[in-house]
Amino acid sequence: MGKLFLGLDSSTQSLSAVVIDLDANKVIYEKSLNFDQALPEFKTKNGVLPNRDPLVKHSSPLLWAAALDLLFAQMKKDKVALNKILAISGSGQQHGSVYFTEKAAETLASLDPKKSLVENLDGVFSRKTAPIWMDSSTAKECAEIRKKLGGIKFTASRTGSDTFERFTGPQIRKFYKTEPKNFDKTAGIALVSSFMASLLAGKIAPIDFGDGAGMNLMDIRRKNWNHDALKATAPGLVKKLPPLAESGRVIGPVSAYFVHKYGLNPEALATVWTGDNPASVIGLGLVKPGQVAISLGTSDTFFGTMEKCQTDENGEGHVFGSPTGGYMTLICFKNGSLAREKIRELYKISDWKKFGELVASMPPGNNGAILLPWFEAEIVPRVNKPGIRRFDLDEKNAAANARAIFEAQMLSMRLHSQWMQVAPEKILATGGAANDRTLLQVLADVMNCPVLRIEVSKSAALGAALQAAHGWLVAADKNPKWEKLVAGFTAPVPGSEIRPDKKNAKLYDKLVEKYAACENDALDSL
Ligand code: XUL
Repeated sequence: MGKLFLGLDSSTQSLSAVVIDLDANKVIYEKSLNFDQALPEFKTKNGVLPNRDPLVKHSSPLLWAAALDLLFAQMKKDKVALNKILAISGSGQQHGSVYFTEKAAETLASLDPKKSLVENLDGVFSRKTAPIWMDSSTAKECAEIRKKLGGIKFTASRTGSDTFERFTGPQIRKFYKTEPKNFDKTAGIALVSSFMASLLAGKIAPIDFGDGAGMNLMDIRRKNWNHDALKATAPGLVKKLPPLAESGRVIGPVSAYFVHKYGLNPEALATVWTGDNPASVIGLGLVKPGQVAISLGTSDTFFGTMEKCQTDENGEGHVFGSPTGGYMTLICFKNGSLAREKIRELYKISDWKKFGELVASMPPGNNGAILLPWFEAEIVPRVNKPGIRRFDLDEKNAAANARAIFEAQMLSMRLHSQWMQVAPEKILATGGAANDRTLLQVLADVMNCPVLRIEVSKSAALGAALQAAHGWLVAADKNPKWEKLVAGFTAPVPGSEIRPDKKNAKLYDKLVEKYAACENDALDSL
């Protein structure tokens, strides 16, 4: 058995574990625990507590703690060699926040293994529930903070993103405004990631530069707390926030609680956690600047890595710190596979194979036809009034409309990732639509870049395990190289590379201009 590392991912609906054997380049254990099923007493639905207000989405920190106990008990039962694990890291759903009373530090330092974590944590929260990333009840607070910081462009250039309802700063401001007494009782604020790390380390853990960038509170360039942003959010915040640190950094040995209860090695190291998206960047193997992954799922997500910090002055994309030290960007297009499905429904296209065949039956560039794919309100660009729009496109032509929706989505990705000023050298594609070579060829031609398919399950937990390995190697003065670390775990599917066709790429250079003009036209009329 080689060197073992544990990665945990505390996501919206589940807590997952991945154990890697670093010397064998192998994942040796994977497990997921679904919150609703495993812990029904918390009464969550898809990991969220019921609330009368549809904009309010909270979960329970105690649920996450209970899940940690359950998952360790399960690993022990499954005979995972817990005593051989050298370091643990993790990732959490981004933006969610946990509010501690003064008692927290002392309680964390003396967790009693005869009790459960839930019993131990009695009295440590100044707010019973935790707002999570699905919450969109803070539009007012977003506007207030944005205004104090000087508008969209300045907010984005200072904190990495414009203010967003789900971001932690606006959520903290709402708590301060609506529950001032409980805000006063709050001695510390954690993110989901730093809360979970705190349990494992038995002390208040730092917030990392990846997840910290999802708060509208961190100076994205200096990677410290931005005092203007803190002031615009709530009074006295600087005393309530933990220090910032790079993810994977060793906090100390794991809490004796886990040693006595589950048989972890007393020398196993607890490290700083990060957000699930930064961890996924590692789990997908994006460790060099200029590497890009595109996930063609329910929504289409563009992940990129950058060495220098570039922010989006339109405030559509996010910049987070990357666990490898530079920066990463996340751009989320809501009208992804659901919009492709809508076209299938509209034109009665029986399955995805047929959809791909119809796309292939039309020439690249679709004879200049453009479709704006906003079946649903869109995040990028911001479109609150949904509705698709056609330009030089015959509504009756099923093949032209199938090609148009996918070309539109890829053109939009190209257009709205230009602010990064990074020309990708290769793109890794995941998700359902990545199984179709015709669609991947469109992607390669529009981006003028080779595309490779990658298949990884639990990319965040895998990224967290690799981050634990990296942190342990750094602490042991072994000077680890990220590229070498991820290589054995994140290889693209052999033979999946698709190279761009130079002639088509030129054609799309022109078409993206037309797409941008159509988009401006439509946005002006909204
Ligand atoms: C990112 C975001 C989500 C959550 C999901 O900004 O809100 O991707 O991180 O867990």
